[in-house]
Amino acid sequence: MGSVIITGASSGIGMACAERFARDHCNLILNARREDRLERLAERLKLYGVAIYYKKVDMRDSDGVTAFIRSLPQDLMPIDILINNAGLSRGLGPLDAGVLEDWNEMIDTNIKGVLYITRAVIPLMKAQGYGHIITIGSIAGHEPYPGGNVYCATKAAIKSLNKSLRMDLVGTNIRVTSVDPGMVETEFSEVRFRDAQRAQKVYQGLKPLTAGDVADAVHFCATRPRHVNIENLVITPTQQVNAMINDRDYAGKKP
Ligand code: NDP
Ligand code: 8X3
Repeated sequence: MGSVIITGASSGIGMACAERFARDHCNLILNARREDRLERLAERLKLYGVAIYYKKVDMRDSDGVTAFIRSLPQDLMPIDILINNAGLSRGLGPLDAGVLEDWNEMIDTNIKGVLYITRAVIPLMKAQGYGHIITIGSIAGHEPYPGGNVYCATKAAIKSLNKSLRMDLVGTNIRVTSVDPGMVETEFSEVRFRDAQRAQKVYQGLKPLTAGDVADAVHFCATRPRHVNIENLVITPTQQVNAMINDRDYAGKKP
């Protein structure tokens, strides 16, 4: 394997993907805003004997994202995989109570950030003659839920973009996959609610996915033979059917 770019590697699914691919002896190219965390992660993963390049990048900054890709050392080429993982939700409530700043953060990170880096990486993959772009979507992109409005819309946009991208890249030998999880216990809910106690309650009373479960799914998609493209992989806890139906909240209400 060559190098794997992972956006948002300072926490959760991105960090677990970094560990999963380091175990496979892939070189890593990581970003996030919290550089101190990337530094600690790189220190830890060096034990696998892989090269690790990391940089503080805000995925909302198009120039910063382009500069990040331009800055990649030649010895980290080729880029086998881009994992578009950086993303977040802010708030949960009716649209008319929405906070513009939160909307912009979600739209600019979850949609535009993915666009910026994907645009920058595609020419490298085209020149190599192969590559794999894996984006972390969500079940929220398949079916919206009450109060999820803007977050769900960003993930629905990503779902559509992946389909377009697959068509745009026909004939290039570049694979396009989305891995769409349900409930994963990470910092996601803490970021969404800005409230650690409320965040904990999201995961109480059922067994959510771990970030490692999702990293395993991403790794599975990435390690199929090159003639195999998994378009979409949906992964939820056994106790969760979709965003609105799970064992904890629904079992007693079945008709
Ligand atoms: P975490 O909050 O644990 O991790 C989010 C990561 O994204 C962090 O590393 C964060 O780094 C990074 N990030 C956020 N904003 C930016 C930005 N502007 N620029 C660069 N990096 C950024 O959550 P998860 O691991 O759960 O989330 C990862 C992805 O998985 C997201 O796209 C999320 O929508 C998706 N997902 C999560 C689910 C869940 O239940 N947890 C379910 C379905 C999908 P930093 O703050 O340091 O910049
Ligand atoms: C995160 C999962 O159901 O909270 O995308 O939106 S959900």
